[in-house]
Amino acid sequence: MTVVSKKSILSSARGERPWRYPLWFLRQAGRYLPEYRALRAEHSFLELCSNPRLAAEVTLQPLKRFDLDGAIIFSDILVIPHMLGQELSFGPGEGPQLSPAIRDRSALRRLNPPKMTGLLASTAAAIRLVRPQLADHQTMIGFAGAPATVACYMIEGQGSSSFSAVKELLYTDPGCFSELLDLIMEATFSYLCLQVEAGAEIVMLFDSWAGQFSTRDYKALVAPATQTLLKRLKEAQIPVIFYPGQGCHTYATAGEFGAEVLAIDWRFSLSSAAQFLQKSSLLPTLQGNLDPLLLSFGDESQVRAAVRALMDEARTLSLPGHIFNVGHGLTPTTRIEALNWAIAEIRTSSV
Ligand code: 1CP
Repeated sequence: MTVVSKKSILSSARGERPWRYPLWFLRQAGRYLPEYRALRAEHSFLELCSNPRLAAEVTLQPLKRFDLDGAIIFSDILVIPHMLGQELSFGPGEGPQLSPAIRDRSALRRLNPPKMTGLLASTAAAIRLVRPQLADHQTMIGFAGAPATVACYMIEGQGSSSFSAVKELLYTDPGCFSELLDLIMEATFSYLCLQVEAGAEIVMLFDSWAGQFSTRDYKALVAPATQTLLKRLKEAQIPVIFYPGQGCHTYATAGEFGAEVLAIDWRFSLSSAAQFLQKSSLLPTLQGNLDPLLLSFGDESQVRAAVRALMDEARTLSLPGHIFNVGHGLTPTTRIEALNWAIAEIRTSSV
């Protein structure tokens, strides 16, 4: 019990007062770190994910440099499609590629049944290596993609700006689209349970592309699988940080999903997100939401002022808790000194 209460991220997720301001960064391990780039020069991204010793090393890199309260396991949301049988590759300078793309029922039928092997087992093994190396105050964070976001990549075969293949399947065969989401949901639930068995103490669910759907389609065809997943995680007593993407309608319903923490994109202020949420439910703990590019291009006074303004804003909202973070992943142009300014500003502030 004493050990748990030292973990500011977990205290804040439970709506308890943490002993200090909880702080971590989305994509805190990644290309902005020279030590990550050095490992990446020797190994492909998939090698890093599939080798538990390397994945653990990358996970711990930012914790060696910065005073952070959480470690997110190094992996990717696309390990689920890989396990289901799609070939996954990350070409140089390109986004992820998955093949064959799942465009119809026959492709859906050819997918594997969910099995907790391969990259999923490697991620769990990496969590087992990281957890004992964390300090008492640091929380082990697992993660996965929400069903619709993972389905977007599976259907398109890559990232997209219009998601027209996704919309084509959604409108021509909504039953097939829903079956795919249910399959991903089942696999993701087992995978997150596996991460928790291995030592994850909270999990983050990324629904990065949820805002691409119309309000009506979102409610009828997208939200149910996410809602079922979150309900099952609650029954399994697994605390969740849910990132509902960037759409207003995803915020309007996200409060009802019962996640302990909602991660707010930087495009919304915490106050406007809170307004949406209060329409449907009590406010949960919020995470976020500094613009990550401020840490690439802002000077020290701009960074410190924005960090302070965010903490002040959170205070005025009487939230059950606020976990400091960026509103989306750190980019390769993030400057280490800017992270140090942000962290120094947060550490001079009481909760
Ligand atoms: O080194 C490299 O070239 C690989 C770049 C990279 C990294 C560092 C990818 C490819 N994935 C990751 C790790 C990753 N991905 C983490 C690690 C843990 C940490 O935060 O430190 C996490 C949480 C993710 C999650 C992820 N992957 C999301 C959800 C969050 C978000 O950004 O909205 C998504 C959409 C992905 C897909 C993906 N994987 C990689 C890239 C470049 C992308 C995005 C592609 C696109 O824009 O469509």
